Amino acid sequence: MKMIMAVVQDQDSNRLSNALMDHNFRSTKLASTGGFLKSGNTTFLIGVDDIRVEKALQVIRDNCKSRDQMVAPVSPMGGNADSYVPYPVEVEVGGATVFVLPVEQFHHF
Ligand code: 2BA
Repeated sequence: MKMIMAVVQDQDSNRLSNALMDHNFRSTKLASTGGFLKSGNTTFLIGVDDIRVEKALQVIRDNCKSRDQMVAPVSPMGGNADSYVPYPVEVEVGGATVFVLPVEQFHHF
């Protein structure tokens, strides 16, 4: 068994949740915050049998898309002004950041 942890954009989370359900995957959604943009995203925990990992990845791929997002400048507030960028910059936020972890034990009481 594997645990898939997928960080996705909030805009895709309902669609992904429904698609996972349609394909008989069980999942848990956690509200999370990206360390860089400091804005909300959604982390899915999906426990799957090894033979279904590829299918789950395909469902994630099909339902999450990358988008460009503007990052507002933040004052260095006494920090290193050398790295301060005084204008908004655009970053491409990926459709999904996915980790596949081995599961040592699974219990469902
Ligand atoms: P954030 O940390 O808010 O990052 C949003 C986007 O900002 C990233 O998209 C990337 O394009 C950019 N970015 C992040 N750190 C950067 C940096 N130091 N310099 C320049 N640009 C940077 P993604 O890479 O697609 O990541 C989307 C979200 O996935 C992240 O939100 C974070 O919540 C999560 N994530 C990404 N990599 C991770 C990792 N190695 N471990 C845990 N979570 C991760």
